[in-house]
Amino acid sequence: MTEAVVLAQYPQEGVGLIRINRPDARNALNLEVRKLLAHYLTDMGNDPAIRCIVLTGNDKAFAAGADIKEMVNAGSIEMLLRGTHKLWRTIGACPKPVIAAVSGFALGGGCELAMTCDIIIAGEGARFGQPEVKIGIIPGGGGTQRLPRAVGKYKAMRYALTGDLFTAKEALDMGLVSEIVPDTEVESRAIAMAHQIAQLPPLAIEQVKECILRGLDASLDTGLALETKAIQMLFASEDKKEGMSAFIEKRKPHFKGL
Ligand code: CO8
Repeated sequence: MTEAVVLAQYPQEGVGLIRINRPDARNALNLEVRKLLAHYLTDMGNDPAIRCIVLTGNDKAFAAGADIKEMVNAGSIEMLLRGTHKLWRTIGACPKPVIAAVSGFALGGGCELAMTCDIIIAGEGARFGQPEVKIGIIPGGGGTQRLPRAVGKYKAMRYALTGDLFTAKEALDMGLVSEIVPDTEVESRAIAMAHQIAQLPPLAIEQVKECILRGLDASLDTGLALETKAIQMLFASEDKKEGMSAFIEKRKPHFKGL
């Protein structure tokens, strides 16, 4: 039996792990991979036992982009009917924090997939890039929009217009990567951070994610209004009472997600 192209683990301690598993194709994102990513991220997003998700690949590649072999003969209507744009949106709609653990290549759709995550932990040897122009297309999984939002217009133009790859250190300096660790520690560091987040009150965590993401798309005034509503709403949560009481009583809080 051939192994699944995406593997998912649903452990008990609040952290879900999703692994892209096409090592022979540098984890190229074919339709099957994208459908499974959308499926697992939706499922884990709806699972109250999971509070943070780690998305990773293998030591050679997080993902080397969309599967070029699957696209070489496709026309516009075929691409439209494949509906990959809807899968990208589903992947980006997960309400739980998603940490990308990036080793090796994160190129094209792989870089876009990492940028769809909320935190990016990269190995020292990781390589990022949007090389699509070299094969006659453009970043189509959000790259022309998320890259400039992450690194600014001039760095985004510099890399998207040349297709040049950039290192983990360059990505960190530009603000694309959250943290760099030795290559052998990428997954363990991402899982440790996910466990740290999973201990925190999930309603507050989801509101942080929503306020930051929606605020990036809104005016400052609208974003601030959203934030105000979110914090006011959290004053109705049991976990807010528990968190503040535990601080005052100098004890560890026990959050219930209510
Ligand atoms: N698609 C398909 N197969 C791939 C891909 C890919 N993106 N990347 C690597 N592979 C395959 C190779 O063809 C090769 O297969 P085989 O052994 O059968 O020849 C195998 O993986 C190993 O690859 P290499 O021998 O090239 O391995 P190297 O370690 O020498 O190089 C690289 C690794 C640098 C990652 C190199 O493979 C490479 O440049 N890959 C292509 C990178 C790229 O151009 N990515 C962008 C793709 S386009 C895209 O992502 C658009 C996204 C938006 C789509 C939205 C649609 C609506």
